[in-house]
Amino acid sequence: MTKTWWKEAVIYQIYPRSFKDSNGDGIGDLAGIIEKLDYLAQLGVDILWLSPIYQSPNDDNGYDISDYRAIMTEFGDLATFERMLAAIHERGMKLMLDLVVNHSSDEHRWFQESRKSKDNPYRDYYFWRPEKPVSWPSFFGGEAWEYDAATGEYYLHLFSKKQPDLNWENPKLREEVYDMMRFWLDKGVDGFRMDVIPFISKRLEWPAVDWSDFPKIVEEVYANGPRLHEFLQEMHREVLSHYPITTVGEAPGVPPSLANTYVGEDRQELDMIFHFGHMFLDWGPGGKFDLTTWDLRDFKRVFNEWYAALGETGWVSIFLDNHDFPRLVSRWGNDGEYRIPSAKLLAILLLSQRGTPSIYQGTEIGMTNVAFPSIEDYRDIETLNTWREAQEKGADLEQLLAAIHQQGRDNVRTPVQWDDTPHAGFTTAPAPWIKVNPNYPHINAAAVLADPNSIFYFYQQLLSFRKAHLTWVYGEYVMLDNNDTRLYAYRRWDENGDFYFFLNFSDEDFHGLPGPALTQMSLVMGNYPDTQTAYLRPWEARVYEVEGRRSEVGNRR
Ligand code: TEU
Ligand code: CA
Repeated sequence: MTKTWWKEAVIYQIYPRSFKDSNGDGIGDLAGIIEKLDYLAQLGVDILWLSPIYQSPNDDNGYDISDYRAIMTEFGDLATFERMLAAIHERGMKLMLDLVVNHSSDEHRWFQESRKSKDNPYRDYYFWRPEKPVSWPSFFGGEAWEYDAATGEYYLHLFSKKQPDLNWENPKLREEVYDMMRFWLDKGVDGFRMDVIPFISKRLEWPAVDWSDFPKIVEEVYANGPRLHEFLQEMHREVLSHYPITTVGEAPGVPPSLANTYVGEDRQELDMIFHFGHMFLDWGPGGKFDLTTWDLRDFKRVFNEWYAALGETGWVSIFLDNHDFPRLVSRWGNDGEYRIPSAKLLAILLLSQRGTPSIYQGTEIGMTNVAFPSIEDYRDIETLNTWREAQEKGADLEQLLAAIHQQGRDNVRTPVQWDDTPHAGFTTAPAPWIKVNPNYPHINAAAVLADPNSIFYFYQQLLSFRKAHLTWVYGEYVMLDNNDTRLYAYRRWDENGDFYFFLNFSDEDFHGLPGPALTQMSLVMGNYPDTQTAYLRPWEARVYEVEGRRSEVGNRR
């Protein structure tokens, strides 16, 4: 196993629009990020990944870019960006930008040109066809091929109509993308998170798909196209290999069996990917708002499979939530009575898998999902489009609102709760761009900073423990209890240490822990104040270390 800084690092994701507003317009911005860098340094994270900060009409909050070399007006300007980058580096942290090059905004100059005429020099920067080649579902509702009256042809958009897909078949487009990447890297940026990167090579025979199984379409048709690895290797050769940076590809539709085609050390493509197996467990055939049942065995299986598939040569970044999925404590924990212990349990899980952890903003405070009473309070294009389609079909809107409360992306896009002042101290504006979660008076950063037993300090401890015990990073992993639906228990070990993790994912006591007797090990940490019991209480998590067996474990493989 090759040792390197980005395997030992921890990522913290910022969704700038919702992080901190510095100038009272209700929208988070780069100067707001600068204000909070000391807080992030205190937490102990290493790499700040910012969701897109480029010029955008915000059809999809910045994932629709109209100018890749300019900062979104609401977020600041290049001078503020430079100031932010320097301030991040001064604190020993690194900056990772979001690279969104599967598609641009329809307001990008390239697309404005492209749609003008069939012989425009930018025509082939996108996919145009005289007839609709196939009926494919777009991620945000409706069809992925859109008629454009100007030239009477159809263009492809896997996401919204305002996010036309870029044509990577065109070498000129690829050169433009590489140039743009160099523009940011030359400023000193330390890496990229690459948006839906498995989608950039299209299946140009446009295969027919079965609309009733969306996850299958993603894996078999949208992702992992025929020229994908050729493009990634070219990008690596042309750009990535010339800078001391790191990369993580967002990889929906990539099964474990293909993992090492992206991140295998011999590939010269990406350093890491984010895998999605656990994110789709609760999706029914109708997609994310069509909820289905799952249990902890399914969840554990995902991590087992990825661990096995990567072996000693590939690496991933681990996430339990991000700006697209529900809050981790609401989805995998218990955000009511056991919010604090379950948030801490999930912190242990996140920071002790083999992979580079990615923490989403607000997780360190214990922020939860939100349940706005009315669709008027929602902002996300996916949620709003789904609502509109359901209305048109005459579907059950009450049921949909309940699904939105569980699954909608705005659950994680409400402003970060800084304190108990109006709008949680996020903004001084009369109203932020999206309402604050009404639970902010008791869930906020000021409160966790004032409480030595808070989730925040638990993360801080875990982050420094992980740095000091690289067994948690590089060590081997084995699950102890594959079939249990409540207990997640595993062992991580190498020649420097041997750790047992016991996590009770339930509201009841758990008796009958596997592994060595607890009395033969020493307790490293736990999320309950007293740890004398021989069983785990609801959402209790403990980590033990086996002492004095270090030389022995090395021979155990
Ligand atoms: O997400 C890609 C992706 O697959 C997600 O669409 C995810 O499945 C979906 O959000 C679940 O509802 C990326 C970005 O993370 C997301 O914010 C963007 O909207 C999307 O790409 C388009 O750029
Ligand atoms: Ca602002």
